[in-house]
Amino acid sequence: MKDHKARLDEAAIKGDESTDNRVNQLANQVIEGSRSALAQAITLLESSRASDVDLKSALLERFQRKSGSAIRLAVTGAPGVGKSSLIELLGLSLVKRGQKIAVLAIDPSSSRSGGSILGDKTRMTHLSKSAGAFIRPSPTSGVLGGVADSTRETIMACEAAGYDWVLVETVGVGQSETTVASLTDIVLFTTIAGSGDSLQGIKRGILEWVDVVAVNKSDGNNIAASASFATELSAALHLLHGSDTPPSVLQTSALSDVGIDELLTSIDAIISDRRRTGAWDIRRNKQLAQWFDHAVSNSILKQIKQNESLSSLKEKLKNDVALGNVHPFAAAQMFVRQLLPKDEN
Ligand SMILES: Nc1nc2c(ncn2[C@@H]2O[C@H](COP(=O)(O)OP(=O)(O)OP(=O)(O)O)[C@@H](O)[C@H]2O)c(=O)[nH]1
Ligand SMILES: [Mg+2]
Repeated sequence: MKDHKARLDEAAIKGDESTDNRVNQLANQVIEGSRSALAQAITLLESSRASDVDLKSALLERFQRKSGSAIRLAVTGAPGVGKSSLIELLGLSLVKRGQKIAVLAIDPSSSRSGGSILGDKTRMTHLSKSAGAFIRPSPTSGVLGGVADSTRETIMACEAAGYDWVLVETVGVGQSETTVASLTDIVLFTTIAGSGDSLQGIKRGILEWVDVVAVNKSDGNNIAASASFATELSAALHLLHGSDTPPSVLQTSALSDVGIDELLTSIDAIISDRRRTGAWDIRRNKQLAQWFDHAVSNSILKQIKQNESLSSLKEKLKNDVALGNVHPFAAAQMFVRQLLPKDEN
């Protein structure tokens, strides 16, 4: 049997009509709840091949009408703090409530263990066997812990497939928190006491983005240290948020299943509070505007890359800038002028 990609390629060659049919068929299968169709659709959305652009747009257009109703929760934190283990327990609780959960694990431990898929699936053993859960490891776009370029689109696909929650696991390294916060409704920051992840070690930027904090591995000999770290973090968040209600700091143990219900209660409270005040929709609307900006910059950069004379001009200017022959700002202006229609120059 031909694989999906080969069939899509064939469709593209045969012309628009069969491409439309193929996209429609795949979109329908996703919407009807086929997990394998969802996996195929995500693979297509992750494709960076120029020939897939039209297929991707057509698919996204179909998904857009069906997306938006899920709760998008980011789970971020340093490598090894227990993000996947917490997601497993949170996910199982949500499944018990009768909800469908999609987990997107972005660059989990691939760079360290060389096997992200196996690594993360084994850490979500029970959840990955559950009929109500879909787990998908996603490659990063080369940046350690970075949020994959296609995450936004992948979230949409999961929503179109009827998932009620989309949990996005990312390794917290600086910029990825900002990006993941712009893709999700709620950010759960996971940390642990000791092992260098002290208050000084946590970047202030991260604390500005978090909505709820889990001080994980609060078990065994670690209970007292976790309690004092949680108090310290809570005080820091109080200071940072001034008169606003600061994010809750909870002690959890994914190993002994402690604090997970409280964590979920906290997340539920954030959801109902934001829905009541309208903050939920305001955040979503801002994100759509950011997505537009991002898509415009990305498409312009792609066009430049694909245009030989523009990309060689860009390289030449970059060299001149590096040699100190021209100021970066002036060089950028020179370059941008080439992009505008002649009468605009
Ligand atoms: N003692 C203890 N160990 C835990 C707890 N949660 C996770 N672990 C262990 O910590 C290790 C890392 O857990 P993961 O859930 O894979 O952590 P992660 O943050 O997803 O890791 P990466 O995806 O590699 O960044 C595993 O060996 C877990 O069994 C906990 O609450 N207590
Ligand atoms: Mg993990």
